[in-house]
Amino acid sequence: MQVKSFEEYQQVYRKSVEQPEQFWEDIANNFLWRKKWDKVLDWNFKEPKIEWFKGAKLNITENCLDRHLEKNGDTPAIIWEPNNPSENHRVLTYRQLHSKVCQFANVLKNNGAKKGDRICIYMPMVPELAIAVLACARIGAIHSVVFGGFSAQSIADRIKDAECNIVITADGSFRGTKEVPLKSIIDDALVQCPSIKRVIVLTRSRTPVSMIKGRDVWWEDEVQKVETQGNIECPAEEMDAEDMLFILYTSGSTGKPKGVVHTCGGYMVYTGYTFSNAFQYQPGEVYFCTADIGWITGHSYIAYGPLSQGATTVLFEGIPTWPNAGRLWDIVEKFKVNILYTAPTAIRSLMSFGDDVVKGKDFSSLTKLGSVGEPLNEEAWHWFDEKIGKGNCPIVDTWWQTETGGFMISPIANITPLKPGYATLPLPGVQPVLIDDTGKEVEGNGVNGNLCIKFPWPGMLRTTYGDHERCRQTYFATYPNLYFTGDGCLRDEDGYYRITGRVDDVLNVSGHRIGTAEVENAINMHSSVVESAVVGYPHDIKGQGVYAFVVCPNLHDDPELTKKDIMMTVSRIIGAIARPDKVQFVSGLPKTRSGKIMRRILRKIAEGDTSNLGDTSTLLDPAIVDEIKEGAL
Ligand code: 6R9
Repeated sequence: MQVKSFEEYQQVYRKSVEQPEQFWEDIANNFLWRKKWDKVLDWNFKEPKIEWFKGAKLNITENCLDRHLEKNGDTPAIIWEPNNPSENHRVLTYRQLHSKVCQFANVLKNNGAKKGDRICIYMPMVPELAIAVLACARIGAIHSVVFGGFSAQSIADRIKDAECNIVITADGSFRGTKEVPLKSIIDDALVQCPSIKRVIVLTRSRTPVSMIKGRDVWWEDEVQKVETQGNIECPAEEMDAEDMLFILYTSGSTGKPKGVVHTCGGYMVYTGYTFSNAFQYQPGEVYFCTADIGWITGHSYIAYGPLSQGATTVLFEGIPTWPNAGRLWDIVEKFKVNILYTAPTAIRSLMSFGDDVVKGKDFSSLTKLGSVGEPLNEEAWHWFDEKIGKGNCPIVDTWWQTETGGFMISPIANITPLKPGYATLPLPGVQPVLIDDTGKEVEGNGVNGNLCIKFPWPGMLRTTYGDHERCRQTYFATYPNLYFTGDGCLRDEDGYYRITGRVDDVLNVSGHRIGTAEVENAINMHSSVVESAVVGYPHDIKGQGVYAFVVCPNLHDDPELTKKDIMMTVSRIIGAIARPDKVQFVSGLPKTRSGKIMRRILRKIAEGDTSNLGDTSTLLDPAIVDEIKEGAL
């Protein structure tokens, strides 16, 4: 599946556009199917309806586990590094992982789980998280992983939306010096969730937790039962290529997060292919992705993609800055990591500690580097290249989204000529187009536009859970017959793509997607708040920070305290990742006569660029702009 030269890339790319079905059929033949497809592709972007490999039967875990057993059963599948470096690391070979997945799949069955059930997973970054995910897939249950940083309210919203019947969690998780009481957060969430019949609790931090009879069971006890029953094997459930594999919630420009749906066949082919090709993965290489399995990057490129390719994938429980800012480099050294895939925000944060933390570390195992989540600015690109890659490692800057399932625009390691700040060129099978604000395609090079994709690829989302119309509205209605990404993009003179950031009301804070409307809803829940507007502003480390303009007319105590209350309210409602960095009290918001908030003006003020605010004459009360400018933080 790997191209071996730039000329070959160009040839393969051409074929993938001229004969996409033939191209993807050849790729799909590299995977294990119980039955092959009747038809490679059936699609329209109107409804939308996207069906890949229709009629084919498979189970993704047979590709990720069983098919490696004979030749590579003893190859490490997962290397786990705990939060605390003095705790022992763990290695699970493919054979061990296979047996643990089968075992836990039987636990799920014993607890009433069936094909098609939705199961919520809220866990620390431990091997059991990957085991839980794969065990769901093994029995055909649909997992909905919720990132460990989300609040009880966010979990409840997600459980209710997907009508989950089981939760898998742990007593608590370790993140640097912090301990997060996961089970207790789940207990708060479940007050609102009568659909949950069972909670399976892994022991990790052994913090005291409440265990409710008839509902809550310990992971270890349940595994013990399965062992006593001698219930070791678990044949994989046969799935249709278009059966749902998982739901993953993500933020958009409207209030409520959407449950992005991925299906078994196309997602397997797409993540396996892109992982293998873009990173040019070679057997035996140790691959380390620093993301959390709670995000799409972890789903596709810690779990499914690498495992379907028989790779060794490192799972890290902690954070890059604890016990000190050299932690990632210690892990690279400890496991002789060859491929390191991380995020711009992590790179910028580690850069800020100065060169001391990279001095004396052994980076000699590294051959390839990768980046994801937000634009990799040139300064960070060069630091990554020089200080970590020693000028010898290609930087694979992968542009993609929760909705795309896998890499879309990305260099192929050691094959695509690089340009700092550029995601470079589309991978085979990906057909990007740039569209101007009137909906016309912008052709040629040296142009800017809204990034759209004009032909389906196997890893794309199929729907948003429980609300297909919302999927159509969000992604397929802005420009007819195109998938709209929400990103702005430059195509330079050489045809290279540079992502310029979101063009909708979505912020990217430390690589996490946060909808401004979602944060506003949370702020407005504070009892003194009348209304609010949230925008992003440039932040040295996070990429973007959250700036909230808040109308709060009856401040009866210390305004600084009220700001903190507002921040706490957002942490409670969404999670600490969405907490505003800055809160400015204002007496009103700049609105047009029709009542629309002029975000463009607020964005400029938040950026500290008030020299030219553009036309403010259409505002209901232009004087408000001066007041806001004056009080800017
Ligand atoms: C995989 C992931 C998607 C949004 C996307 C874009 C931004 C991701 C990027 C990038 C520039 C890159 N983004 N990768 N921007 N260069 N290499 O991050 O998914 O959490 O859904 O975010 O992130 O704005 O639209 P997700």
